[in-house]
Amino acid sequence: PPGQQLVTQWPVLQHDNVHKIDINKWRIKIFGLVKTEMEMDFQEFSSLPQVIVHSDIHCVTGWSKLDNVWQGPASRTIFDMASVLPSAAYVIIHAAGGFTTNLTLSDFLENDVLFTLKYNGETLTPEHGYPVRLIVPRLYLWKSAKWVDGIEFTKEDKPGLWESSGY
Ligand SMILES: Nc1nc2c(c(=O)[nH]1)N[C@H]1C(S)=C(S)[C@@H](COP(=O)(O)O)O[C@H]1N2
Ligand SMILES: [Mo]
Repeated sequence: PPGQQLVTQWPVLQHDNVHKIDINKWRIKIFGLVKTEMEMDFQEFSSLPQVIVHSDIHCVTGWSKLDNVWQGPASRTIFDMASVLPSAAYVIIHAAGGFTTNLTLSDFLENDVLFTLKYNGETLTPEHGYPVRLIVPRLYLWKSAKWVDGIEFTKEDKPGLWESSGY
């Protein structure tokens, strides 16, 4: 996007603290307008088919970081497994500490969207969302929730934390 500055270090930004997730307690719930509600532990989630995606990321505060490599289950894989109902039009992503962010189902299903487990071949760090982070490269980074623990399919839009703070 115009006006961005390139960075080589990856800045760390979130509304509260860095969440340190206990991998043995972590669960992800897939719920809402789905035929098959699901809850998975990390072992199950990381056994899903994975994709590798190369993309650039952009924060609305002005930095961009190019040529990133992500690896994890694609948004489409989750959508298919849960058998999302035709009435669903939005996806609400839930994360540690009650953070949420909303996106349209069509943005969610773009083929570069994934729930990444890795960054440039390495396990994510806590600062960047370990164990699971959504990456939505086309919508700046504000939809790319760190520490994801829920995926909700809805008919109505529900603005999340930044969206209801005038961001
Ligand atoms: N859980 C959570 N995820 C979040 C946020 C947040 O506040 N909480 N902020 C978003 C915003 S606005 C940005 S720019 C990126 C920053 O990601 P980074 O710290 O990995 O650079 O995280 C996104 N994901
Ligand atoms: Mo941001």
